[in-house]
Amino acid sequence: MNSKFKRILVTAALPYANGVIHLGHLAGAYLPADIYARYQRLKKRDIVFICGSDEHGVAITVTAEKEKITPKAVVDRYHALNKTAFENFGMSFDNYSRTSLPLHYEVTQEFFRELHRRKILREKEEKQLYCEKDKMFLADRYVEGTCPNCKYTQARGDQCENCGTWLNQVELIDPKCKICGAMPIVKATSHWYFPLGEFQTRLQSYIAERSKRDGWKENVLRYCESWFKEGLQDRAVTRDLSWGVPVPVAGYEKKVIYVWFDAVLGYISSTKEWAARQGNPAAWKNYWQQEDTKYVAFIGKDNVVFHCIVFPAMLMGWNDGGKEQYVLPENVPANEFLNFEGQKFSKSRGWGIDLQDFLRFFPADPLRYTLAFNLPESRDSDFYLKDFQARANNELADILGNFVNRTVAFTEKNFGGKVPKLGALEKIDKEMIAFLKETPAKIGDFYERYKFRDGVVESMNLARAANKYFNDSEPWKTSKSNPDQCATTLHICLQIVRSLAVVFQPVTPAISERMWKTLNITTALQEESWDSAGTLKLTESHILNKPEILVTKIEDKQIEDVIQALSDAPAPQKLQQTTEIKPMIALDDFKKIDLRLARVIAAEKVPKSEKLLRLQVEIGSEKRQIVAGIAQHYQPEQLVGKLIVVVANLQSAKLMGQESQGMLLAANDDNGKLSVVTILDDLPTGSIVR
Ligand code: B3M
Ligand code: ZN
Repeated sequence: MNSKFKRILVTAALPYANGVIHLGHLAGAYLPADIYARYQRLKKRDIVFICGSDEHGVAITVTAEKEKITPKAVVDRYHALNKTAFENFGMSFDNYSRTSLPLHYEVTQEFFRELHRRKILREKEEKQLYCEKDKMFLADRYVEGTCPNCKYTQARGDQCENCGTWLNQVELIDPKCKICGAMPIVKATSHWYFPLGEFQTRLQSYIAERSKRDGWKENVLRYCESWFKEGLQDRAVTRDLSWGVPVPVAGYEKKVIYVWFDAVLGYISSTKEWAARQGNPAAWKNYWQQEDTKYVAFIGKDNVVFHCIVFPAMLMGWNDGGKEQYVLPENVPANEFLNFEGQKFSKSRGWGIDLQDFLRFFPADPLRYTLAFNLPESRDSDFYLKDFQARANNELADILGNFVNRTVAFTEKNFGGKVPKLGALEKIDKEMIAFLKETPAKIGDFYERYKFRDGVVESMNLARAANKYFNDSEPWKTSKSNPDQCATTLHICLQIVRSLAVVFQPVTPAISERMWKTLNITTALQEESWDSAGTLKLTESHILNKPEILVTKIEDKQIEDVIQALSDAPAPQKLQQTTEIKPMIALDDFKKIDLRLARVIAAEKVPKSEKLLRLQVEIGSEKRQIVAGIAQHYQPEQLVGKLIVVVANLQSAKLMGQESQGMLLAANDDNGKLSVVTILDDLPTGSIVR
């Protein structure tokens, strides 16, 4: 690290408390951030690692409306779930806060007030979409329509997910209110705007300077470049919503601060909360307002604009006031996306695996290791369960686990479980020690440059070299032919076990902890220094503990179980999430439909049709024929005798030459599975269904 810096502030994107963390999130931001923080702690640097839940925004209120619960209930649920899942994954945050706390409201409002007082924020009246039925302006995701740029039909009010264009919602073609489906009207509303454009030149030199100093990633620079090329525009920082931080300006009682304005400030409020918890409330300032603090913001690629452009501009705006000076990110090492089994993670399509689910099947460390190996550092990458199994078994278990195990077992058997004496060094020993000495610095250098994948590869290379050293030294032979040499070999191997525990700690903390226990070292692993991993620190005659199993292999059956669970679970959810509810209708409209209970008396296939069944049904005193496209889902005899629901007043129609006098009700999922609606209790046919 550049010697200019005395302390480090690490933040990881605040996940929305509107869903659960999946493996893609971990690979995008959280695992790299955690490896970095753990490494810096071992380097004995003064560091604080900050995160928390992002609890505002339209996505959350939409979920609340869908589930008919309050936004507070939504965020309470996901905050708790994600906090626990992160803990189980081994995230070592110093603080995990939430943006719905009063402290955060204060921080955000103070920031807003200051920028407002100094006339950086401007008020503008703009035309926006307003739903007359729901009596509200349709912020962001409350409106959907066709993208004027790519013609995607489900573009949101703020952005088109398909082509990425930032939209002004009045540009949407055929806009629809997401709550009621009605076409909104255009109406004027006032908002406060942040003049991003005025900061463009300064932002460009800021990024150029930091990039030169700390080596920003190519992908991040490219994103910034394209924003600058388009030219930065004013951004509204208030919204017509009720869930969020209230706008501290008269006349704005019904509006809140835009979620992104408050979310980035969540890093500051979380640090304040941490400081108060430490019993040193002013301590947060050291990390945010001292020039010699290095601030690194870990995020996924979709958050680049907010962390490289919007947030720095907000901080510049504050700093211009001459009050306290905030540090700007020294680096924003954003990752690209991780695919799961060759496809994009998608909440709406139900594709991927959540962290909490994954951890029900497997421990965290093999996942951390495999993800670290597949980090999308410069381009999108993939996670395959088979690769996960192979890395866990062939590398963590067979290389690292095996080396530790054979070393400790051999020492137990031949040296009574004590560290043997280091004697005269042969060439092979000297080479091994030299390699051991240089490796931690090499790994550290990768981590300092945010090349986590390379660092992990290098860590495993040490275990590989150690196994080779064990093999080539043949201690099972020298134990008889040259006991001193055998002792030297094992002495060096045990030193390497200690070093491996240290260098693997950022990646596989639980495995390292077990190694530490086996070594029976009384000081805590975290107290150790990274640099000590390059030295021979174990003392002769130190007594070891009995070896315990370090890494459990993953069986084929376990992988199959997960694949099975994946293909079973998401289907019913999928339908709910992908099929839009149709526009609202009045009760009178519904009452026009006459639904009746009917019993299937006979059923047969319609000749020459793969899909159709012809049913004879009884509706009260009436008999009717109904033709339904369910032949691929039911054998005719399965239906006979069943009580079903039919639309009794539907105009009759002809299907493949067969008259159908009504329609039966059935449920479908997205995968084409179908189930006819049946009634469990024996009610008379002809009964009204409503
Ligand atoms: N909650 C977006 C996300 O979870 C957003 C990040 C906020 S960081 C201040 O991807
Ligand atoms: Zn509406």
